[in-house]
Amino acid sequence: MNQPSRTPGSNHNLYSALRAAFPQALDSVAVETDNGLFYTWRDLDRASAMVANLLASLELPTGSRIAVQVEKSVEALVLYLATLRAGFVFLPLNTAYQSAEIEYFIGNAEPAVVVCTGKNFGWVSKIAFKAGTPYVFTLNDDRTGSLLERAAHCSDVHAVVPKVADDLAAILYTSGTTGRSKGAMLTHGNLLSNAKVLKSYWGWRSAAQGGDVLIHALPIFHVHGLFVAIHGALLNGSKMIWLSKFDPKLVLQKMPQATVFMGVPTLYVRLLAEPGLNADVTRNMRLFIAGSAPLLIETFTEWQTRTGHTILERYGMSETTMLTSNPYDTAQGERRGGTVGFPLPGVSLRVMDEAGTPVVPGEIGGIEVKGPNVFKGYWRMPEKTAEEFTADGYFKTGDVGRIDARGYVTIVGRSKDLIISGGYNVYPAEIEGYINELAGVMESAVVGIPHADFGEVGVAVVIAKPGATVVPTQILASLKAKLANFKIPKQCFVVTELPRNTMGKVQKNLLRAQYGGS
Ligand code: MLC
Ligand code: AMP
Repeated sequence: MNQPSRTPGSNHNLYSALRAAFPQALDSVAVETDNGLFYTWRDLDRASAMVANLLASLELPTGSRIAVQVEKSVEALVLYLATLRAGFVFLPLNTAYQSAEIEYFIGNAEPAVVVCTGKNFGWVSKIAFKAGTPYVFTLNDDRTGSLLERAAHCSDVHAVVPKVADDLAAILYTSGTTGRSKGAMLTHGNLLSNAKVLKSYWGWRSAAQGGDVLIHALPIFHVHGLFVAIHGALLNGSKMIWLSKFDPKLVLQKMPQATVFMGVPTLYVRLLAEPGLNADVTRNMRLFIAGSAPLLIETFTEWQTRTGHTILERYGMSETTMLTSNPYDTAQGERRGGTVGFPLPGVSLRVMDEAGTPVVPGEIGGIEVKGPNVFKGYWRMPEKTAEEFTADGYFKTGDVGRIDARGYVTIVGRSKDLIISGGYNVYPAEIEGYINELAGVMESAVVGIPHADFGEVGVAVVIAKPGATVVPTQILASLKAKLANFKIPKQCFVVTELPRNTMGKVQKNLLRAQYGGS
């Protein structure tokens, strides 16, 4: 909804800014992988030029979406960079999504190109061709697949396609509390402004100051791993230690060579379970950043005790990238566990009551935000977009929180019915929809309960139709066949009635207390 400035003739392509930050020594290592490969900055530039030339050769319409569901690899990163520099719109998809989910995303986004793994080509290409996608390529995590085969014939010289700040760079699907997922449209201006702010706010060190090395252990289909981590390292010309999957032992093994780590709280919980986590192994680390889900105060303090480092917690969303952060610079204040810190420079954040009036400091209300990082709207959903913005241009996050007298923001809950499990969002309405369609089911309610590893997990409470018998294990097995694995409730209970208020609405708070013990 915000309108970044348009300067005629100037190029706001995010790739140009990232490329300009590459170190002069283009043959130094940009990415080191967990299977012993080393990619130089020149490799990233040339490989992304080749893939960009391949995309350009397809003569796609301006604004074409490139939908990508592949395992994490440096080539997948190259495809992202190539999409940016060729001026198309990157649409990353969680590798856990199954056919019904992929069918929806492809049908809704109408991508011109779909890239999937060779293993999934059969079913993904069928969906894509049926939806009218002209090109389906494969890309595997061992540097094979038709995308690279075709790109190998393309030139490694490519002129970055000029973009204005308001042009789309990516669409990230985020599930809706009711109905289907919405595609959050992020522009080159949104992403670059946020990356620049974080570079300065988190004190990324220049080469002259000793530089930084990031351990990249997150998936690359969400804001955290794709934008915050990758842009952070590239915009600083910093090397990444690239782990295809989070493995706490491997992270600890690499830690002495690194200075920055980013993770969802589950990653910190799992690292704390490693006896090898101590002050010695973290001795060269400058910064540990956590976000995407609430970080428990126990995790925050245990991390301090074990390593001597204070985790910096920040808060963001697919629609906005990063919004707030605890301070890096101690002169601005301490990093306060349980809070998500201050609104980032350029971000206006306010807490509103239900009547749409700002609450007094310390009071709880709905968090609303505005800034150059806030997305352009939901893909082909103007009404939904209008609903989520206030008349004066603030985006309603659906998070509930407060700001204290010193300006620290604390998130206390969510007005949206959402479970965040291990950093992934699970919308109860979506799961309930699938359960209610199963034979013998009359009604269901899915709620989030506390979980030591994932922070929160889903539990399904189901009522059978009169005379029908439903078996919890069968319900879970049926869901597993249709939905991404992280969305499957960890437990299922069959009951005879659901608690309701006088309006007839299911009282999910009572279910959470009953099944989660809170
Ligand atoms: C895996 N499983 C999960 C799960 N991840 N269950 C619930 N929640 C999760 N997040 C289940 C699988 O279904 C499977 O069950 C079993 O665990 C093993 O699967 P796996 O894939 O081997 O799991 P693992 O590799 O251990 O993955 C856990 C994880 C992963 C924590 C490493 O979930 C992860 O990378 N999370 C990070 C998500 C992230 O990047 N979020 C950022 C969003 S951006 P079964 O029964 O099938 O065997 C955002 C904005 C912001 O929110 O502010 O950053
Ligand atoms: P997503 O749609 O995947 O981008 O998830 C965004 C949501 O994650 C936000 O609206 C918050 O509810 C939640 N979130 C992100 N960071 C934090 C944090 N540090 N603490 C609590 N919740 C967070």
